[in-house]
Amino acid sequence: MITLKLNTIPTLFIQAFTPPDAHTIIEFVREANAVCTNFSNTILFIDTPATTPLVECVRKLKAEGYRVVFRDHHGLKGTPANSRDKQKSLAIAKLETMLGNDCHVTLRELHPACSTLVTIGEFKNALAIIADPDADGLTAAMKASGIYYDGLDDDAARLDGEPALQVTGTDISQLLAKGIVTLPSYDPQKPKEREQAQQQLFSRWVAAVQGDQNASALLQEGVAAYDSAVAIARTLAERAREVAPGVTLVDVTDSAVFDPATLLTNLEINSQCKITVLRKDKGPIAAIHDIQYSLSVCKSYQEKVDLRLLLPPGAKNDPEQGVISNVSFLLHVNQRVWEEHVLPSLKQQ
Ligand SMILES: [Mn+2]
Repeated sequence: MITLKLNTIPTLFIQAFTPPDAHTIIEFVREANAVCTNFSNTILFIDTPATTPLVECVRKLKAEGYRVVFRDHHGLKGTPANSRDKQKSLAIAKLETMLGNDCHVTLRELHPACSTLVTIGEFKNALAIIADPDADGLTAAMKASGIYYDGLDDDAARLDGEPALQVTGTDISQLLAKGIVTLPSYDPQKPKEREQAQQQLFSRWVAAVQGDQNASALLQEGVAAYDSAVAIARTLAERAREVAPGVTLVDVTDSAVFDPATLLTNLEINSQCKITVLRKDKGPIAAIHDIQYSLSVCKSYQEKVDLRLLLPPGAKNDPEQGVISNVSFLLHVNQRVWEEHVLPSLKQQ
């Protein structure tokens, strides 16, 4: 759980995907209310995509007498195509009915960053803020609470964009973006490690934005770590080899922390490369099977290549069975599925 005080407002960074997440939010609000010294009862939700547990959470908060304001840019265009989108669209409709004008769900193309959905200090008297645990949620919550600098909205849009764009903002924004890249990846052996590092990064960055020199100096150390992660990514890219026509593999097992965006950009420079494969010892499949192969289709081929077709018919999307396949352009498999199915299919193409 990542929490901060933004201009004294208790702020919780969380995604409400499950009923326990919703419970955490309600408890957080009740606690904020217990220590609150004014008559504020407004809760701002910002950059938190609508889900069924979130709707339930908002319903309970309303029933307890809180005013809930909901602002988000994860709205949908047109008729929902799959069951996940149908659920989301239903959740948005329920929030709109429940909250009326206090609900504003728009599209990312209209508001690339959620900070443009609030004015500076608009929620400086709120009881609590609930935000997405990423740079977009953080910057939007800061602006809502009154912590702002010129260029924050542009920075926020970059921070919420493609990985290569994220590190291209102002100097202060780069301190955050580069710190995020070098956060430790999630390790099931040490489940709290990444969250604690992220909490520290967020709190140092908020302090740096407000002029804390000590915090800036500490964040500069993160920039040095990022620079070395970029250099390691370039070295790894030189080790790439073609394992099938248009398929480039890099073994990153036992490698020090590298910047994935730099590695993929360097591999994709080769116009012959359609699919990149990283052989890794970290990730959800590696956690069970020691090794995982992570395939991704290069940008310019994403309309043409469907990685799901490399799997045997009836293959289950199940890490235990060595397969994670949610979208057409990303696929993660274990060593056995790679050797028996994926690599042979790639060679046949
Ligand atoms: Mn966002």
